Amino acid sequence: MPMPGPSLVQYTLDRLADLGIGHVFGVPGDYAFPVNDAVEIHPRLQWVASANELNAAYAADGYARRRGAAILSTTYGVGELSALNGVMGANAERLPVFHIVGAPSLRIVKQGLICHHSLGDGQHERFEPISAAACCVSARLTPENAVIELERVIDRALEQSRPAYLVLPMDLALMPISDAPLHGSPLGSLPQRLSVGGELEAALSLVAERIRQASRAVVLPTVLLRRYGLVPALERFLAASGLPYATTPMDKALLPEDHPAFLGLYNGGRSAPAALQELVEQADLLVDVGGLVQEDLNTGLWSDHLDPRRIVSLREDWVQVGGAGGPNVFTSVGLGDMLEGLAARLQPPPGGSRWGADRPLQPPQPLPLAGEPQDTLSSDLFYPRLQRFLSANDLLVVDTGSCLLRTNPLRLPAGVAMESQTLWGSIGWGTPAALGCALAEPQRRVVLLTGDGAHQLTAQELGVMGACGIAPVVIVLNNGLYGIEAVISETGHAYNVIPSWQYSRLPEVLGCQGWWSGRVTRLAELEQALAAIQRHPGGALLEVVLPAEESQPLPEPVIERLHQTHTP
Ligand SMILES: Cc1ncc(C[n+]2csc(CCOP(=O)(O)OP(=O)(O)O)c2C)c(N)n1
Ligand SMILES: [Mg+2]
Repeated sequence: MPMPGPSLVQYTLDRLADLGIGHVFGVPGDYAFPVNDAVEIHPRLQWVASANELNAAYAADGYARRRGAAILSTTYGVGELSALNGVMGANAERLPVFHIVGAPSLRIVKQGLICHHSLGDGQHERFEPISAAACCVSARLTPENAVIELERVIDRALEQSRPAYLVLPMDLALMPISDAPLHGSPLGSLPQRLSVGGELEAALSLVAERIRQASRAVVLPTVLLRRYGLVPALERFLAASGLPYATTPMDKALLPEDHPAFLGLYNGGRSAPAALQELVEQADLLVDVGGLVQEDLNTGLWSDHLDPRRIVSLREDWVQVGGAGGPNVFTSVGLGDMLEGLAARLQPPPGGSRWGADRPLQPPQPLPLAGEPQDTLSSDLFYPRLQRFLSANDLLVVDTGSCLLRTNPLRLPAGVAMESQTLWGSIGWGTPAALGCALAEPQRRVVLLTGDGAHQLTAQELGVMGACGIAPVVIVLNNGLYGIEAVISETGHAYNVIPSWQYSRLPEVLGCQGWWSGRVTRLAELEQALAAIQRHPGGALLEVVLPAEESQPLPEPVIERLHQTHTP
């Protein structure tokens, strides 16, 4: 008798670990025990006991941002449904998160038994279509289909850079797979999308010609390049083309912001520096690399004016070249091939810049340091200090809220990376995502910036940070309210006021050993605290008290514009 192969669950985990994933975020449950047990003894995977499934999904999102892919493990019904918002967020943000769900055994299903976590009607497959809808691909794995199905699911999730849903019935999970197991390669060495030769050639000649003819072209690279591992290819393209680039909020810090070709943040009428708006909108050519997302918060509330005739858009596997007579479209053209092909065809201009000797624009300068030691803290006093606190190798994770609007225009010091959830914008994402980022990229110090409202949704994850032994710097901005909501509606609504927590006591209460923690209300205290944190070897939680009065309603014309877009 030949030796039986690995069990279905072992094989599933092996195949995902091959990608370079080293952690599994989740909450156990009896239907998921086969998965939980297999992770516990897996030589390449570590279980992270998340505080709840939503947090686990956010942590997996953060992990996939920095590692390229992630695993989320939940139980049937109650677990998987709790994770849905986080999985859908990973879908919007283009992250391959593999959501593995343990389901009732076929023995239960075939006997028609009524089981817990169901509606009591004997229907067992009610939740699968709901969870699968958050993902770009799904499979119900069996010992017979495991090898073929896993290849299909992994390929699709990586090709789309979106989540995948895998259901493992608990009895089948333990059975040996019937086909010979496959061994996969780590993410970085997987082949990119292939291009069709003639189509690639035609697209390359046209785009290279448009770049050569342009005198004031600007590149707008997008975060999709990071998702597909194409940031080095972008750098080669920038060097060969000699073109400057700007990023939108979603794409911020794709490259370190001390990059010589960096112009600043393009965000329509909220660009930083402000003159960048005109420079981008008047450019005779815009090279969109990856596919701009013209979402409201990514365009300064749709205050952008980009002429499609002047945009060349290099997408994952197709190219669109705008022109007076309508767009030219090329299909089956891979983004990596386009960038490498353009880099090979374009000669770096003399002096390195296609714009000539003069930089078209100086990127934003560091915020000025103002204030007296005894001054009560405000955002204007806090952000210049945060900017100077950050140093090379830091990863700044910013939750949705006033803090994201403040951080986006701020130019990050050399070597600082940043993550935010601009498109999905689910508050509370930041705290678990910071955990995921720290585990995925342990060589970086993670600095989390979160509003108090956002933090109250997922603060339990501090305890998981403590249990995992990571040492982030958590900064909670306490203004006592959902400040940004007050800004975009009107101040004074009771529904924007949140319970007043003693944030600086959370690390102790939640079991974080050796953390520094403190609360500051004045400038001198802030400066001392930041200096103490720099010296402290462990984790830190700093509560920064900011005045609620800062969250004033937006100017009348902006509220009016919002109103017009929101009401019939
Ligand atoms: C899951 C979720 N619920 C509700 C919202 C709506 N929302 C957007 S920002 C925000 C308030 C954020 O408040 P806080 O974190 O305190 O930041 P502040 O603006 O006060 O600095 C809310 C409730 C959301 N984006 N996501
Ligand atoms: Mg707040």
